[in-house]
Amino acid sequence: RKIGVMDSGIGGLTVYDQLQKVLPNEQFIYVGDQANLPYGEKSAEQVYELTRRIADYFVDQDVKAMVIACNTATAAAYERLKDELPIPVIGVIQPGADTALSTSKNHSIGVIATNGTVKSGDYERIIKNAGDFEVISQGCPDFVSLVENGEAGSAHSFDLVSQQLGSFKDSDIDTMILGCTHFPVISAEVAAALPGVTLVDPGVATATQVADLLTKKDALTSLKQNVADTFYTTGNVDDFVKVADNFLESKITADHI
Ligand code: DGN
Repeated sequence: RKIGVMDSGIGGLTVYDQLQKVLPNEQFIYVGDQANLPYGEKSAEQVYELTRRIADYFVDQDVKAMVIACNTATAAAYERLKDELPIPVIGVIQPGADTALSTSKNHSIGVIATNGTVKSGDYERIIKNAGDFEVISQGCPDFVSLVENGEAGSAHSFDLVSQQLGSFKDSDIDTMILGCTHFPVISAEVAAALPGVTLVDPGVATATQVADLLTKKDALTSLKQNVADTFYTTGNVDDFVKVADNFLESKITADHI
């Protein structure tokens, strides 16, 4: 049985990338809902409905677990889906917050995410529940377009990121959560804008959590699968593959769904 991974677009491929490193024998089905991108500007209920649609598809495909590789969808749908689905559901926010909590030395943590994720207050709530932490959150919807348009790494991308992270430069955060799965693709830009700040990619701890869960359930695949992973987009296939090529190590092919 495969593992289902979803995002509003190509950002979740950063989580897929971590997952296949930790779980090399597993087979993945990836769905990028590019026809409905960006999730970050939709209401929580709309994002829940869109995520639920993909969850139903995964259940039809008999996947053994669903990874919500999108912070906005995790904030809007994780709590409900984990009770509603007959399979384990893993989101990215709790693993990301946990990593930041163990990374920050001065208890001052930044979060950049979509407006939807920031509005949910999920990162802030989890971090502040853990103790005396300062959290500075900022919605950065423009960064999602940079990545989806294949502009990551360009001079324009470095300029825009540096400009929009201006307020963090005067703060004393020592840790920054890349609270949108598109943002690890522009981590060089964020690192250049905020020298000395440790960047947290929630995808790393999410992948470990999925591996732990499958191990506990005795559901790991023990033999290497020689079947390629499957990638679907609800948007334009050529654009999806072209942008994915910019940051995934191996070439992928995709289909429309
Ligand atoms: N990649 C999504 C996230 O992690 O929140 C959001 C992208 C979007 O739809 N705006």
